[in-house]
Parts: sequence; structure tokens; C-alpha cells
Amino acid sequence: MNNLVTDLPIQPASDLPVELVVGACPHDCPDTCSMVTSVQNGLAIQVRGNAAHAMTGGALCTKVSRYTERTYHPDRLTTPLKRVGAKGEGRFEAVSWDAALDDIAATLTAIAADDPQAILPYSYAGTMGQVQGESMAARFFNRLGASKLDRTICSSAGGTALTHTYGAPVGMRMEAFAQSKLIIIWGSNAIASNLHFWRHVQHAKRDGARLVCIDPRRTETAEKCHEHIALLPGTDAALALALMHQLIVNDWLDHAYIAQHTLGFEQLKARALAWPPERAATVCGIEVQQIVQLAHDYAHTKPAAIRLNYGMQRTRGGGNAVRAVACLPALIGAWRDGAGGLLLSSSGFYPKQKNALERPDLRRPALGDKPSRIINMTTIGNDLNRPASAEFGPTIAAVVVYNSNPVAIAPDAGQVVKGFARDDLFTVVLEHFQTDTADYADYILPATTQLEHWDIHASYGHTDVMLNRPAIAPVDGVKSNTDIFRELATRMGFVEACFSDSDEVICKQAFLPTDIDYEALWRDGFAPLNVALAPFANGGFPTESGRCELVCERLSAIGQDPVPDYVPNYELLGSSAAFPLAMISPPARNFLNSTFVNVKSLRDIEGEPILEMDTSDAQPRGIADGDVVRVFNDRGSYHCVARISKRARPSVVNGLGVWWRKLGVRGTNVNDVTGQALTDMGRAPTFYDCLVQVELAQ
Ligand SMILES: Nc1nc2c(c(=O)[nH]1)N[C@H]1C(S)=C(S)[C@@H](COP(=O)(O)OP(=O)(O)OC[C@H]3O[C@@H](n4cnc5c(=O)[nH]c(N)nc54)[C@H](O)[C@@H]3O)O[C@H]1N2
Ligand SMILES: Nc1nc2c(c(=O)[nH]1)N[C@H]1C(S)=C(S)[C@@H](COP(=O)(O)OP(=O)(O)OC[C@H]3O[C@@H](n4cnc5c(=O)[nH]c(N)nc54)[C@H](O)[C@@H]3O)O[C@H]1N2
Ligand SMILES: [Mo]
Repeated sequence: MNNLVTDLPIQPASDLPVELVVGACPHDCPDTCSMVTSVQNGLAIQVRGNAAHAMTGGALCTKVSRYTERTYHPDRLTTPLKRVGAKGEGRFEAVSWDAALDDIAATLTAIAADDPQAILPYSYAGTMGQVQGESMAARFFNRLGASKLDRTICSSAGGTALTHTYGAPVGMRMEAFAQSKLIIIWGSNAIASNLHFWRHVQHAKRDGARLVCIDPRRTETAEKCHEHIALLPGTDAALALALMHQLIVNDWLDHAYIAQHTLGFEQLKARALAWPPERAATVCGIEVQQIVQLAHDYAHTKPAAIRLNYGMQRTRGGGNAVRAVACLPALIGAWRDGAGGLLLSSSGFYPKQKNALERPDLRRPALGDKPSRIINMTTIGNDLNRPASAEFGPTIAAVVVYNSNPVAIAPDAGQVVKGFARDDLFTVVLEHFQTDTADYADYILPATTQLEHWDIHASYGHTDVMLNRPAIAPVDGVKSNTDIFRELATRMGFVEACFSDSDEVICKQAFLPTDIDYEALWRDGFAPLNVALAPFANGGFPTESGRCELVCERLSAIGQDPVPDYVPNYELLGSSAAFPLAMISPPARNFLNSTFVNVKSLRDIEGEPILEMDTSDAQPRGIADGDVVRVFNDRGSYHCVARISKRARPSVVNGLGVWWRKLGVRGTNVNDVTGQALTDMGRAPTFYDCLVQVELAQ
């Protein structure tokens, strides 16, 4: 905290009063912290964690405690820019807002006159705010009749799997983990990506809880657990089925809970009995004893809790894996206790008013009254390069990007770059910084940061609603996403009243008002949802049956296996002589996806793009710690720095993400080698299902 103040471009003046403004951290992270900004003389001088908000507990992560550096960064975009160089070159000239918005509106109008489905919004969770996310923007694209974006890049495999099991993305209360006696951290590097959850884990550990981490990588989190099970990527379902096998053959089951609150136990049992620990140990690349011990501990320690994060669902069988793990707590009746059960996401608890925010009723029907085209954001690489056809519809002629950096974060970057480089593609990017994606824009529009606009937030970790008040006026020259879409709407003749809703009004439209204490929310900046401490102690899952669906008939109805199974990776280790290493690309601790890569103080902590390798993989390749290496497969190659490290298990390399390409080594990043194949459920990316070869760089 101390050096934070000296790092600031803004120096506090001692004699002026300091106002404290409560807001919310906007970033894509389960913690959704309450953030207090100190404002002096109209300038934000510091952000801190709000001590009054229990989940935040007065502390922010290293990244966000430097948020003022982001807002006042010398590279912050503060004027609309029009491209003058070639696409990707990054040369722009400043233009006025009127000139930029007039030209953008005219271009979109002309494309829409042919077919509005040729226009595509591309957005994700640069801000998790309901207002600066999909409110005014969604209204605009609905009214325009643009193609719809399937927002799959992060959580839709796990989210869909959870919905097919519990009925919605719901689970344990995060704070309840403090009382657990066994905590399995499964596919999550909580210390890096869910820091405020880790505080509860430490509390439980001090009270004697046993901690087990299941992760191919020996993460900061794995190091601090009592046991680390370093399985091969994409093999979690095999492990979960073997745990079930042990629960069943030893009769460590809660028969009453199973009978009253689950569906399909007999079918699941038949499946699990085919998975003795020996079989799973071979598939997972771990010791039989680790499985036997974990099953024993899981059955005999109460309360037992599982924290999943999204890391385990980024392989072909990610949906099945999440379903398999999600079945476990019901088998031992772990849900009976608030500190038992499972948490992947709490987002399903929020009474979100999607229709009020996005206004799908305004949607202009597609030509010939067909349903609107849906483009999967994960396959943007292929789709930008696809010619018009009866099946696909028109070539994508315009992309409007906001809250996302697809050129850096989408898989198969070679194809993504090729698509964005198309000369006949009209690209608009709303951004804080000139990202890799912005380099390909025809227009870049400078957007406000969280300190400068209103918003309201759900969380996917805790269960509080968070309000973000603007702490300062927007810095000169920038506009909020909502204002940009309001002004475009006006220029395009969209006259519906909802295009004049203010941001504060939209905050009040976001959630069902009867479920939230708005007075508390406006006063404190946060307000809890009414979620029981042990939400499924007596069943009551939000499925149609009200039960935990071990067998899911909705999956059969769409031709899928209704019982969770192990689905091997597309790129199975050992299946390719040319590419003998499995690569995963989990987040670097000091970045948030590709956000913050350009904040020098944070980039300095990360150093450079790293590939962690075990000695047994490095030595035969003549690779030493610190060498620049080329990581490659059929899709492409990228350069980074090898780190010979115990964090990597043999035959798995960890390429930490997600660097801006232009700040990486030789203008590349890890997504040059990841592929566009989709998961079994949720049409999601398979970033961690990726075989590569590594060699010393030339
Ligand atoms: N500091 C930081 N925090 C973040 C983010 C960030 O980029 N940086 N990203 C945010 C976002 S967008 C999200 S979606 C969330 C969640 O982000 P996640 O993607 O869940 O990230 P992690 O918590 O790092 O958990 C992923 C872990 O899964 C491991 N893993 C990889 N493959 C497998 C597998 O097949 N099985 C198992 N069991 N484990 C596997 C990885 O080694 C890694 O440690 O975190 C958010 N928080
Ligand atoms: N190889 C690999 N690739 C990955 C992952 C991985 O683990 N491995 N993780 C994946 C995951 S989980 C995710 S969620 C995606 C994330 O991908 P994205 O959602 O694209 O996330 P970011 O890279 O953080 O980019 C967000 C951008 O939004 C901008 N932004 C923030 N706030 C605002 C605002 O208010 N207005 C506007 N206009 N812009 C704003 C930021 O400046 C930033 O450039 O990446 C995915 N890519
Ligand atoms: Mo994500």
C-alpha cells in the first residue's frame, strides 16, 4: 500500500479534503470486491478494499490496488482515433467524436441496408457491470438486428454442466468454506484468481481443515495445500468416477439423501463401477493410493467442500467433468451442512432482469423472418474468414468490439489476426488502451473506466449485489460504453424510450427489485441476496425435478450421454509423435486475462511470457532455464522464455497467459497454438486441450 502512493501519477495535496466514494471492482473475477476510492480535488488518489464489506475484508489484490494507475495511465486513450496505417500497424489520427460517430453510424446503416446480420458485436467481461456490459449495447444491436454473439469464451461449459445437474449455476456460500473440514480445490488457483476465497480457506486450515488441490500445475495454491494431485489435463471425470467407485464399493453413501434428493443413482452407479482406482490412475497419470486416500477422506470428513473454478472445463470433456464432480456432494450428503457441498459459480442466485436490460423485444427480425444468426465468440477466427453461404449467411462485414480483446484472448490467434486484418472488414473498438485488437480497428473510441461511470454488479463467487458510483468525472475526451451506444442510436434513428434511460436508471432495472434492499445498496454500496446458508440441505435444487440430476434427461433429449463420463481430450497426450507435450495456459497472477499487461509495474512483476517445463522435458531438448523457446503445433507457434520449474509436471508445459501479442516475444502469444474445437457442453473453448512441441528459438 505504501509504495502505491508514490507510484501514483497523482500526488495528494495535504490541505484539501478527501472524499471517499464506494464502488465495485469491475473485473472478471469471482471476488467482486467493494472498492473505496479516495478523491481529492476531483482526482482519484487511491483505491482500497472496503473494510465494511465482509467478502472484501478491507483488501484488494495487487492488480486492482493499482487501479488509479490504469485510469491515469499515460497511454490511456482520450480521443477517438481513425486508422491511417494498414490494419494491425497501429497508426491512427485523432478525430472529433462527431466525425467518428457520424461515420460509424453511416457505415453501419449502409451495411444494415443490405443485411444487418453482417454486423457483429464482440464483447465479454472487460467490465462485469450490468450497465456498461450488455444493457445499452444489447438494446442497440437488438434494435439493429445484428448477428447475436454466443458468449462462450469463459464459463459456458461449466455453467451448462452445472445447470444440467443443479438446475442453475448455484452452490455453496463462499464464506461457508471457513467452517469446512476438508476442502478440495479442484482446477482453481485460488491464490491467484480468487484471493478473497483463500482467506476463508486459511481460516479453515487454522481450525484443522485438510486441503487438497487437484491441478496439473503445482500452483501457489497447490503448494499451500496438504496434498496436491497433479493429474493430466482433461482427466478430471475419470478421477471423479473413481472416487464414486470407492464411495459405492465401500458403501460410504448417504442413502437417504440420494433417495430423496437425487435422480438416476442406479445409472450413475453402473458407470462408476467401471472406474476402479487403478483404471483412473492410469488415465490421470497419478498414484492409485492418492485416489483411494481422497475417497476415504471425502467420505469420512464432515463437512467436506469442493471449490471448482473454471480451469477444469477448458478441455473437450469439460462439461462432463464438471457434471461428474458436481454429483459427488449428493452421494455423501455433503449438502446437509452449509460448509459442505460444492461451489463453481453463484451467478444463478441473482434475480437478473435480462429482458429489461437487453430488450430482446426490440430485435428487428432477420431477412425472410429467419431467426437471427448466432456467432460463437470462440470460433471468431474461423467465422471472420468464412465466405457468405446459405448456411452461414452473409460474410461478417462489421465488428464492434467492447469489453474484450479478441486478438489476444481468442484461440487460434493466427486465424483471428487474419480475420481482423481483412481490408473489407469495418472494425470499431471501444477501449481504454490501444490493445492488440485496437490495432486492427478502423475507429477506436475511448471509453470510461470504473472510476468514471455508474454500474451495478452481480458476483459469481459471493452473493451480494454491488453498486458502483462514479468517483470522478470522466477524464477529458472519453465516453462511457452506454453513452457511445446512446449516441449511435440517436444517429441511426432509434427513437425508443429505452435509449434515453440514464445509467442510474439502468442500475435499477438490472435486478428484480423485490429481492434487493435498494436503500442499503445505495447507502453502503452492497446488499446481500437472501440465500440460505445451507441452500440444498433439504434438496430443493432449481431443476425441474427439484433434485440433483445425476442423470439428466435434457441431455438425452439433445442426443448426449445423460450420465457423466470421461471424455478424452481431442489432443490426447501420447497420440502425436510430432507434438508430444500437453500445454495448458492458465492466467498469470498479476494480469487479468489480457487486462493489466500494459501496466508496467504489474508487467515487471511477471517479467516475461513464461513456459514452465519439467527438467525431464527440457533437458533432452537442450533447453535451459531462461532460454527463449519456440512453442509450436500445426496451428502456429509462439515465443516465450523457458522456466525449468517444479510447477510443471512431466509431459505438461504451462504457458502462462494472456500477454498482449505486441508486448510478448516477437509479437506472439500463447493463443497462437490453442485451437478452436469446442467442449462437449456449452460450445466453449478448449484452451487446455492442446498438444505442442517446444524447441530452442533460432
Ligand atoms: N489473477 C487473475 N485472476 C483471475 C483471472 C486472471 O486472469 N488473473 N481470470 C479470471 C477469470 S476470467 C476467470 S474465468 C476465473 C477463473 O479462472 P480459471 O481459469 O479457473 O483460473 P485459475 O483459478 O487459475 O484455475 C485454473 C487452474 O486450473 C488448472 N487446470 C488446467 N487444466 C486443468 C484440468 O484439466 N483439470 C484441473 N483439475 N485443473 C486444470 C490450471 O493449472 C490452473 O491452476 O478467474 C478470474 N480471476
Ligand atoms: N490461452 C488462454 N486464453 C484465454 C484464457 C486462458 O485461460 N488461456 N482465458 C479465457 C477467459 S476465462 C476469458 S474470460 C477471456 C477474457 O477475454 P476478455 O473478456 O477479452 O478479457 P480481457 O483480455 O481482460 O479484455 C478486456 C478488455 O476490455 C477492456 N475494458 C475494460 N472495461 C471496459 C469498459 O468499461 N469499456 C470498454 N469499452 N472496455 C473496457 C479492457 O481494457 C480490456 O482490454 O480470455 C480467455 N482466453
Ligand atoms: Mo473467464
